[in-house]
Amino acid sequence: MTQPTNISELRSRAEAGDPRAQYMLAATLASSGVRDEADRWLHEAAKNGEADASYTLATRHLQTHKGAVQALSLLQGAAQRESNVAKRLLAVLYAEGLGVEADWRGAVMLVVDAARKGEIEAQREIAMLLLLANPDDADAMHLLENAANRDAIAAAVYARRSINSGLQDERTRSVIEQLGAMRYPNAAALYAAFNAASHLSAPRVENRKHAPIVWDGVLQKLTDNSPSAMPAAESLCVEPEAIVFRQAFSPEACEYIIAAAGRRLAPSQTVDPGTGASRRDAYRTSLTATLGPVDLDLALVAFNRRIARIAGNPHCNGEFLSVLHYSPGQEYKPHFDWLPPGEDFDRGGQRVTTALLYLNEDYEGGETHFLNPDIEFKGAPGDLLVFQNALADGSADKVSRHASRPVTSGVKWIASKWFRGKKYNF
Ligand code: PD2
Ligand code: ZN
Repeated sequence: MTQPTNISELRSRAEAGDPRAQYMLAATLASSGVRDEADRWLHEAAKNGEADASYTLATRHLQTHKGAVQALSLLQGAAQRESNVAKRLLAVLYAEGLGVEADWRGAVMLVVDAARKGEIEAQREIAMLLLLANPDDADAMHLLENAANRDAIAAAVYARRSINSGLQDERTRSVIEQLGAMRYPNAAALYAAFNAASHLSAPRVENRKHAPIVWDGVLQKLTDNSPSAMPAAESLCVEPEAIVFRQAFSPEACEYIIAAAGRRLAPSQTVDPGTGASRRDAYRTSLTATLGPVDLDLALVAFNRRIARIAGNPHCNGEFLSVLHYSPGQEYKPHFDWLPPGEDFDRGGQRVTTALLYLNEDYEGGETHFLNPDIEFKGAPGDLLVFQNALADGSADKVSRHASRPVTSGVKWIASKWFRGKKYNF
């Protein structure tokens, strides 16, 4: 297909019924702010079978749980037309049970299909799922190494993996340099750890000869239902109840979460106690990336499910995972995690439990601080802290007031997940 060179040529092809031209015209109009006409062409393109248009509309429907059924049907159509991005998002809906009954096997089949057909993000999410099941999985390493050339998340996880196994080779150095060049927000930390790693352990000799991936074998490994091991619980405080689960997540999983959040960071919001509305506030100065359904992949769904399982809360009660980024001077001043009555509260009831997953360690300050009794906690990467904000009868626990102390140097990364008393309807 020849590329139309200007908007009038695009328009005449769109008017003649070319679905790709309709989609491209919609994109061009939207980027020039001509929203209504852009939307009309987008719907027309989707109606005429343009898979990218169906995908775009599906992402819009997924802004609320009420749009899940429509999103599902748009994505099913696009997946049948071999759109790999649609297959990956459809897989998330299957895995989450959005618009359809939850079906992990169906979800994995879709992503394996996309990966088999060369979709690099699908290969990377499968690599992470394989590593979750077996940290030494050879297929996972093969997939990650290939994907690291073209995918920032794969590159970051590959670099973290190499550093943590003491591998100080040229390939890892160049992967980290590429991450730096593309402004990956944790590149400097990876580079520092890479330079320090050589003093810690002898370089590993890597076997670069891999057998080709047997996709049916991968599918079987990922649909084997044996649950992952539970970390041991360590009490931090009885009232409020706070429990630490050490090394609940691997360094690779932590890096995956940082990398998935990286491009989505925006100033954090707080809930106005009077109105319940979200707003920016000086008492919470960090950046946040909130990973909603359209930002997820199966690896992130698996992390969310693991957090829920360890925290002892139903997965469907969980709000979206938020990844917080605190630079020096940034903090979350003393607060409660409960919600005031209002629209947000009505989406699933009170925030009864908070789970905090510590993602890195190269910073000073930034302790999570409980005020009464006075306890400061700083987790190592992969540690999960779970605390209760509500008493057994569901009422707010007045001693659960807590804060994130100001970071004094470096950058703190942490993932936060709030659980409601009931199913959360976004
Ligand atoms: O980043 C933290 O340590 C922190 C402390 C207190 C996060 C939250 N609260 C939160 O996300 O609610
Ligand atoms: Zn909090």
